[in-house]
Amino acid sequence: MAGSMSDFRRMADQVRNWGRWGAADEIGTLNFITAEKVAEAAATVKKGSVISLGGDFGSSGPQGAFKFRQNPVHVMTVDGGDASTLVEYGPQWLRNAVAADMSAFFADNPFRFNDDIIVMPLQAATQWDALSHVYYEDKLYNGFPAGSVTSFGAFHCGIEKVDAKGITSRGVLLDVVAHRGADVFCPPGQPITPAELDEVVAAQNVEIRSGDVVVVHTGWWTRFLATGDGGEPGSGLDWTCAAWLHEREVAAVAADNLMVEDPDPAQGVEGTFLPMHMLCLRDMGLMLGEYWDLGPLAADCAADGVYEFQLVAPPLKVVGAVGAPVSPIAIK
Ligand code: UVW
Repeated sequence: MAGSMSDFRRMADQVRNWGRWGAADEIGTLNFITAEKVAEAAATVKKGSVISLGGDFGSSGPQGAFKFRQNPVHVMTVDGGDASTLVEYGPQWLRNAVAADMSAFFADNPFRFNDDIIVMPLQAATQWDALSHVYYEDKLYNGFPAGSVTSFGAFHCGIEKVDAKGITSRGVLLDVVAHRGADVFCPPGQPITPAELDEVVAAQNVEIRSGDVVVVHTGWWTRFLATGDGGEPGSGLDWTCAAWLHEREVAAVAADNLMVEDPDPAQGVEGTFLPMHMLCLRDMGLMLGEYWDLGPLAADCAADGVYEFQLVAPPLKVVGAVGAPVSPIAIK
């Protein structure tokens, strides 16, 4: 729903959780994940199936359309075969050097190893946004100064701060693709409204409870796997869904698209970009998961009619990072 800046400010005041868990809190709505909640999540496991929700990190990832992010560059730094080649075919000076410098690893024994290195934006593929990812009016979540994110990293609300929460909880899939009867994915121009989320919840006969992680299937990632077009827009949550998530005490929300929210500025808040990011990350302290691969989970849920699961999704603990890769799994 297109809104004005005053609509936005009204909703920001409504959903803001600053101080709710103390002035020093840096994990926001993850506080809804209690020990009881973790046990409740584990009790959803019935058939022992493990479903990956993580996309590939590789050169064929979704980046490239937007110039500020690239796909991962992955190169080998040690290839076990190098040892044999050097020892067998290298010029004498090189063989001597190998023998002198690296013999314990390469030259004098039959055991070999491989090593590699990766260079990539932390937001390149399946990831969590940390609470320090966005801000407005010089404030991060809980009123921390935006200037506390420096070239040394985020001194407040970095991704490593969520470590104690896993992140693990009860996950609930909301399958908007199935609900709309869409062909593979929900095209742009029709953001997912709070009323539609209610309809999906009712159609699936599932409950949203305090501390849940809500996972929204729009079909974007499945479409991307088929077309390779990472720049294609798709539907996402309307920015007003922030209030829906707030009322239900949701711990985090993830989707299979670029931004969770609908990217169309005409559907957002006039003259702005990423309004739901601002409400969720900055005002509520609610993390967003993006580029999750939800096709296999949606198929499994459609087959057994069970839309709840144990979600295990710990981000890579990069100190001071404003987001991090994750390979989430759903256990049913
Ligand atoms: C931006 O697009 C800036 O962020 P995100 O990756 O969270 O969608």
